[in-house]
Amino acid sequence: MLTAQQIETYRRDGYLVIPRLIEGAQLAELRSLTDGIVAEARGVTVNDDLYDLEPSHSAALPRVRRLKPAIFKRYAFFRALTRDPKITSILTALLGPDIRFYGGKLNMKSAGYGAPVEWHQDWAFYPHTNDDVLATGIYLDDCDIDNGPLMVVPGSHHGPTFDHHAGGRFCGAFDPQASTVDVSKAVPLMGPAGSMTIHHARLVHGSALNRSNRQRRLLLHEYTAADAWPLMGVSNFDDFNDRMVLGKPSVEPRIVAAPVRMPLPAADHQGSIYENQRGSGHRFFETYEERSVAR
Ligand SMILES: O=C(O)CCC(=O)C(=O)O
Repeated sequence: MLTAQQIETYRRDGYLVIPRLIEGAQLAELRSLTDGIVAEARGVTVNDDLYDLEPSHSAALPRVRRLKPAIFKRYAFFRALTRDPKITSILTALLGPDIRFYGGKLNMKSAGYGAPVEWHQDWAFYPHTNDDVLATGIYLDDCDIDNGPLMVVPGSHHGPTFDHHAGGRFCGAFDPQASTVDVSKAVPLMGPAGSMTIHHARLVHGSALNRSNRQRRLLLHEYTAADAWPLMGVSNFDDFNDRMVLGKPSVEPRIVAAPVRMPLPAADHQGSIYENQRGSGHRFFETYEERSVAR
């Protein structure tokens, strides 16, 4: 459960870190299952519904950038974790008693080359009828300033939704120089393995290349209040209701004014945020490829 002060901090700043939420055997299983799934990427040559591969991936040198939403369909452990009471009991204080899992992924950020994620707001990807929408992130590894922590700009969830388009298409990132947000004010969210971050869907965030010799894996879950309905529509009503993790669904969306931009026309490069952001003309964070050339 959260204290009144943590709830106030979340409302004001748009984020929280809960140290060591996942521990012991559960953390060990999360890590070993992930290691096993990544090892199987050796046989994979192109991105599919499970693997998002680094540009430098090869069969000889497997490099996975992200495990995509298929992990929740294929692995009971990952599915169960989305509704673990340790997580959902915290979320009720922020989203109310009726909560839906929207989606998720596991970003790998491998030692030495794990890709950056450009500044963005999740809200630009999935606007809803109200902004009781957030993401949690569970660190599988100890995370400090050197291995690419999630960086957030405190309070930016109270501001505008920035333009995540380039060349007339959605690109999953905005140009901080062309925006009113000061990303130099960003703070890193760090903690020992098993710690959980929480960030509001409208909060500006991103993360740099992993320059350390330690990996930084982050399991992201997106959750909404059950009466926040996606403005892009509900394509499968049974699946929508199956994704309830707490309380009851409703067919009465709650509508609250919040600045939205629709992620349309869709990105040139579909598949994941890393693919989407290939379409962005303005890179803020250095990439592994740029770094290798510079050396
Ligand atoms: O993995 C990270 O550091 C950031 C991830 C993120 O913001 C996203 O995938 O939407």
